[in-house]
Amino acid sequence: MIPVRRISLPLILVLIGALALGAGCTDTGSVDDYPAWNLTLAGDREQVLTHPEIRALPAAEGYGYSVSTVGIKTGPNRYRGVLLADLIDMAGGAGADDLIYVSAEDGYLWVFDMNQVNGEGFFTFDENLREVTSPPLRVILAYEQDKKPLVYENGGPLRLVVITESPDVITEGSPWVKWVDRVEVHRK
Ligand SMILES: Nc1nc2c(c(=O)[nH]1)N[C@H]1C(S)=C(S)[C@@H](COP(=O)(O)O)O[C@H]1N2
Ligand SMILES: [Mo]
Repeated sequence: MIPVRRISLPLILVLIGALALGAGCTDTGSVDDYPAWNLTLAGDREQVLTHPEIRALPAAEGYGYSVSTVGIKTGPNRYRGVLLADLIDMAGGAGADDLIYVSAEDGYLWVFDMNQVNGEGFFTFDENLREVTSPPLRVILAYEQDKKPLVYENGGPLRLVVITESPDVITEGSPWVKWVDRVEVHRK
């Protein structure tokens, strides 16, 4: 017989503490830095991806530097995320003439054609805001900025970002949809 009453309260508290610590140590600690957020992909199939599921997809990285309508430049920053093209494939794909609606919590919507999804047809500028010939661009749904989770003030947890390989290429801010919660394929 185990003398139950002999197990002291302090010992029980220590055991509970150890269990709690043990449970907390099973992940690397980074997961808790990301807020809960879901993305709806709507196309031939409709599915909801959680934030961890999005981070588990193949990642793309590059520099993002934007200019707002009133000429305020933001960047350059390093962004990491998922290619918009990959998300469209997951939604069942899109034809060359289909349009992609990327929308957000606040009702903001930006429509991309498939050229833009593939990084073509954007205006690009140098740091003096003179237009330059577009280098290769990629469009990602970013969840990380400068190696940290993209915060809400900067459009996180998920923001559409146009990236390049060089830090001095500026793109227009209007397609950089903040707080993205839906990507939809519109058949022509
Ligand atoms: N969800 C959402 N995203 C948005 C907007 C918005 O109003 N809502 N404004 C867009 C416009 S017009 C610009 S210029 C940039 C501004 O980005 P900033 O707020 O990080 O400066 O965000 C873009 N993304
Ligand atoms: Mo803007």
